[in-house]
Amino acid sequence: MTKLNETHNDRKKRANDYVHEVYELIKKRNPDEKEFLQATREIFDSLRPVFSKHPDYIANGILERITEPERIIIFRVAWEDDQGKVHVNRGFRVQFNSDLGPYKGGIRFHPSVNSSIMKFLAFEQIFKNALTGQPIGAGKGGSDFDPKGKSDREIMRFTQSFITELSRYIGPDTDVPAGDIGVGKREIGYMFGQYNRLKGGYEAGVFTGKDPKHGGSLGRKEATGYGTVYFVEEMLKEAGLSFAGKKVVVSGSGNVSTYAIEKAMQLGATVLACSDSGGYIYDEDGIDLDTIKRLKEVENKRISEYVKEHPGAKYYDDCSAIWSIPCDIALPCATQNEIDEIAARILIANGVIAIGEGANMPCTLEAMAVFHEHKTLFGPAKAANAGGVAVSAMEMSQNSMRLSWTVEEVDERLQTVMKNIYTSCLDAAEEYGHPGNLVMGANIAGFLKVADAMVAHGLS
Ligand code: NDP
Ligand code: 2IT
Repeated sequence: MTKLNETHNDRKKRANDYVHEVYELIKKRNPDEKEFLQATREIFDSLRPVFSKHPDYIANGILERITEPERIIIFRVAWEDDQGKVHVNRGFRVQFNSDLGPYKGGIRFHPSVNSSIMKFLAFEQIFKNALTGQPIGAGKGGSDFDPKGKSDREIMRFTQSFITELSRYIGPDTDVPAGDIGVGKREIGYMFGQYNRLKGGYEAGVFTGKDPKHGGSLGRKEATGYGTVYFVEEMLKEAGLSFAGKKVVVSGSGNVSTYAIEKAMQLGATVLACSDSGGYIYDEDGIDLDTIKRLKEVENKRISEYVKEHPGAKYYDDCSAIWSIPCDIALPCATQNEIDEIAARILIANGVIAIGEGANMPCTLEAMAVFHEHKTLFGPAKAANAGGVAVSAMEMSQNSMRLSWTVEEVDERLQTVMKNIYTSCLDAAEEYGHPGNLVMGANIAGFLKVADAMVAHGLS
């Protein structure tokens, strides 16, 4: 509660003390979770002006509550490979916050998956999902299972085992998973099939990112990459610029990267490079997207194969060196912490004007500070890559209504959502005294929506 005669400075100090105390508590409670601590640090740094203006959030303990997941499910996933050998992986689902709707967020299959990575992703999802303006809470799941080199049958057996356990905790009104790294429409198809088999029914809205032939939304596959480019387009527009004629570098060559490349090209940019975890390709005349799509979506091959078909292009076997290529716009679309301070300084020295985070938390805090210092246009992940989950929420709506929107209709709605997110970020940044700072704007605008719902719903 606001105390009588409290000055502006008193409030500011109280807000700073509160943020500091809660961060210390979180560090103590989660000492080894470096990605989770990084994600919370970024949010905390943005929220000081909010607690200064709204001491009621302090009284309601919003920061302590919003940083502790409602529930984490950790489970064993046993499965058999094609030789009959038994393997055991660990499965996770972090159900972080349900104040705005059912838990919503992707599932990641990657050997690096652990509790810290799951928690940071689910935590970021809270603010991202709130920014979309749709009625979705936040969650994330996954496994340390490595899909690389596995046969289709092995993927199916693993996925069925994974969802057999998880099925008791999810549902169209409870928790709605989708894809993320290593999980696309094939894996979602296996999960959906197994879930329906276990439930003895057909619950279309329990997963999103389904194949459009089997209940998925048209435009979901493209949504994250397109949405990221739409967001960056808004930033460029505000600065009197556009994608036309710009040189773009995109990391990764998976779902988000492919469709970020496609949209950037459609808007007149030249995409010089993309990568996978093995290395990157550089094609000075602009990469050929049809080759990338065939290699990655159809043949499941490494990006190094590209140069066999395009002798003018070069392959380098260090994926992190992709940021040394001079470009106007950098779109990190692979994974967390792929741009560190050194990479950021190289990008700046080479004249980069805009960064759009297609991946989740691809820039370290130090890299973000470098971009901030140089006033680089910066589209933070929670806002810039929210198009994927926004179209997931549209898939939930279509499934509930038992109808399908056209791809044009979905794309139009996606563009509106991305523009609205951009405007809310700008407005929040302005209102809280940091005009133009989209990192603060995204964190504050997302936070306010959830915090108000948490106050309204009472203590939990
Ligand atoms: P995919 O699995 O389709 O593609 C991931 C790409 O990133 C691959 O090229 C992969 O290379 C590369 N990659 C993955 N891990 C690493 C690593 N540790 N080091 C270097 N390269 C790596 O995943 P998505 O495109 O779906 O996801 C990419 C990012 O976007 C993630 O951060 C995800 O959380 C985020 N995101 C995804 C959304 C979606 O709708 N799918 C929505 C919003 C955000 P390789 O094949 O060699 O592993
Ligand atoms: O990080 C993300 O927003 C996703 N992986 C997509 C989540 C979703 O539910 O579509």
